[in-house]
Amino acid sequence: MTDFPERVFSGMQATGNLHLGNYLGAMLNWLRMQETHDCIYCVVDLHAITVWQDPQALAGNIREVTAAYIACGLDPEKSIIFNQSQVSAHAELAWVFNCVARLGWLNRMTQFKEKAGKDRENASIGLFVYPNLMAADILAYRATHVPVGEDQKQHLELSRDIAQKFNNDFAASIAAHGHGEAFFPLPKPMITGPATRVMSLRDGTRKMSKSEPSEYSRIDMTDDADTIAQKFRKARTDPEPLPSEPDGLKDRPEAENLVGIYAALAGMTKADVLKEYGGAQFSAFKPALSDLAVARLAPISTEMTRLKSDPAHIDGILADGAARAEAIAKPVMDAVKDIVGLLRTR
Ligand code: AQP
Repeated sequence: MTDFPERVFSGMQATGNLHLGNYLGAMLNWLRMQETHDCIYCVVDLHAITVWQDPQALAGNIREVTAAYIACGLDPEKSIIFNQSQVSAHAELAWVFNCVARLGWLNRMTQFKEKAGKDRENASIGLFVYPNLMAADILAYRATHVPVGEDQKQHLELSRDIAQKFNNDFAASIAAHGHGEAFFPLPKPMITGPATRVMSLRDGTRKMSKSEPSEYSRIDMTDDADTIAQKFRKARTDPEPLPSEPDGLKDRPEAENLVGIYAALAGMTKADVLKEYGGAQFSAFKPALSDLAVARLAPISTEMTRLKSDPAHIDGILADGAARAEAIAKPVMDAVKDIVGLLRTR
């Protein structure tokens, strides 16, 4: 089997402010991987427009998410940071993948069903083929590792299926063009840590999400100390004290969620948290959780505000990142065209 050098790719949508789920489920792993791998972190603005975005707000949201990346600790010197629409290979490869992926595969995607809801006929085609664009994002860089939250697992599996089908369908052409047995790696999802699926603070069975109407369902990265404390105070819980072992969290989704959030913020396991807080009431645990969240998020929020006051600096980072990303993706896209048989005369 062809050996691919390890490379990390991941992205977040440019749909506004990030929340604690994005931070704990994805960003903490991005930061860890930045220390050991070549990483490409994208602000996925083409994904954002699969649902309506106000054109007057979109550019600001792209800068906002970029500022959040950097304020969280992504280093534009170490990692490539850019917005997706500035590198045309994403859209070009997505079209090729639209012709590789099968309708039946996309029909099984649960995120489309959730997001389209009852009004499926009125959903954009972009929303339906969103996973093909995600496969293109990753494979335009022949990335091998993709740190994401649990909710993206099914899309990652589809990316692997697309890569595999491309490698199979075009095997002879791939070999004839000197690329060996496989052109694309099968990217591995990296879904690790105690908070891979952060749940709504109002309902422990629903994912914490930007599109949830109630602001009390999520902690935004820019919430101030009072707001964070108030949201945790109002978070739904059950009347029992915390158990001393993780097994005791079974069938207690809200308790499990808060313990997972604490563990991820503190860099501990859930078992360690319960060693400390087993037997405690939520009235004691929630203030400790709020204090920890404020201590972790306040410096990020302050840094975001500072960065956002200088949009030209953010644009410079995105321009530099886009040029570095393009330098990797363009030759991959040229090779894909050769493999597929599309004529290149320049
Ligand atoms: N609740 C979550 N728990 C853990 N990880 C999460 N992620 C999102 N929500 C949670 C991870 O964050 C990364 C970026 O997500 P995205 O920007 O692509 O947006 P999303 O997954 O669509 O996030 P939302 O908040 O749920 O947005 P809406 O409401 O618009 O759908 C991904 O790695 C994701 O797994």
